[in-house]
Amino acid sequence: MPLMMDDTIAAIATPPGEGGISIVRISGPEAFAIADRIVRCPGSLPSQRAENTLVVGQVVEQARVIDEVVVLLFRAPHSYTAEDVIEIQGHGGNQCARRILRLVLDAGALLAEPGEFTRRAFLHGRIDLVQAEAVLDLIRAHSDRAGTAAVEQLEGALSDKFNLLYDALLMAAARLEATLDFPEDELPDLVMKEINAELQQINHDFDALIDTWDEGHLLRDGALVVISGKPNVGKSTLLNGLLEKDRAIVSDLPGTTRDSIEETFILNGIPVRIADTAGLRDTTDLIEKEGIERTHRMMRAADLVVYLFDLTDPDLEQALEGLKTVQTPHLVIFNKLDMHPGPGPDLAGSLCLSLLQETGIQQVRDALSLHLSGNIDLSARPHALISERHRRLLLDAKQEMEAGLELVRSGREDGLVLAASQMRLGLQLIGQATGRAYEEELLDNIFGRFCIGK
Ligand SMILES: Nc1nc2c(ncn2[C@@H]2O[C@H](COP(=O)(O)OP(=O)(O)OP(=O)(O)O)[C@@H](O)[C@H]2O)c(=O)[nH]1
Ligand SMILES: [Mg+2]
Repeated sequence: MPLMMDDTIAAIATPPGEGGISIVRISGPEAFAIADRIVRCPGSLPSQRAENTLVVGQVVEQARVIDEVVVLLFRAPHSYTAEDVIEIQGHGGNQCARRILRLVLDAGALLAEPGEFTRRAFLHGRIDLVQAEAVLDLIRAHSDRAGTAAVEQLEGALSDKFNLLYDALLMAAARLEATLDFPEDELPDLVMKEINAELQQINHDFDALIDTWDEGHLLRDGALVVISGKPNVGKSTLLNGLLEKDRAIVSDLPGTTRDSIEETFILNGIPVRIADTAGLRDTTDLIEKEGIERTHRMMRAADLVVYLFDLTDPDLEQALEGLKTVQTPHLVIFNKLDMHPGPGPDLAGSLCLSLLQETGIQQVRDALSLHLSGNIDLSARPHALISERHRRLLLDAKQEMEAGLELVRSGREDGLVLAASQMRLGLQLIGQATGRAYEEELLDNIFGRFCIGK
């Protein structure tokens, strides 16, 4: 049964396992009463203390002390959820928080659903949907850059952009509707010019926001880079060099890596999932065959494939032939330059180096960074970035707006009225981004991805 807003909810807010402290969070009308019932502290009851204070006490079950705790008190609306909130900080580990939570539930609270606390913050209007999504981005951030972008979004930078777009569309719709007061052929040229310019500016603002998706996608989801090549070319050497640890076995025996190995590292603020794969060759070995099949699957899923070649390979020319038909984004590296007299093949954009040397690894890092960041300026300060959901809404809203612009320009008799209604459709879509308009299903979808206790 879905939880109601007047239910009091509770959950453990810290991850399981050993740690310094654990936190049980309670939110709702009964939060303070529940704290009074289970926490014993010197002097007055927790609920009688001033708001935004903390109380040192003991959680007691049938006169037996379960844990020594610190209780934080937040009175509505000055709390995370904008409701009365109690946070009980106990000792970390597997026992304390679970026993405290059991007492809290016995005292009448209901176990919170995933993301329920943040959902309440949204439903009470303390944050909008874009900010709520930033909470998840922040928790999941893999790099400093991703974290900074999420904090900006949490502080409302992205919401402001959506709200500006919303207001601009609203103004445009209102202005178009106002033209109905004029007989069609008496509409001053100036008004038409202004409407046109206004819509063009909005179109431009849409594009500017949509353009931030590439970086948002990269920071949130990371990039999958797959190292591919014949056996023994140095794929595992490259993986280890990038990770700066001996993750994969390196040997001069061709066919050493038989299964894909995937690890994550941060490259200039971008989370990169890097996969070392089984070397590609014809083989009758069933296990190796399966490994090679996996290599092909990974290559199809990759954002970037690194094709690694051995400069000492006598069949290098022939091996390079296969590259001509490759369509997916890729980087070509010729390895073992230390064993090769003279320069490597003249192939635009390729690298010629020795992975056994540190400078070789650095060259690869720089090239990967360049390929993955594309048009993104990673030296600039990170800013709040749209997500896939926002992008979809923006693209749909932009489409409505552009259809409106077409109608304005068409000179049709009813063009302006129809354009106004296109703008209104666009408005609804932008409203869904921040949560001015929403359906329960959307909230379930967004908050269902959160952890319990957040
Ligand atoms: N001389 C020289 N040897 C290298 C270089 N890079 C790697 N090697 C050697 O080449 C051999 C194969 O390296 P690996 O990294 O295991 O090659 P691989 O592509 O993973 O091979 P498989 O797992 O068998 O497909 C090892 O002996 C490495 O030390 C290089 O730049 N120069
Ligand atoms: Mg290997």
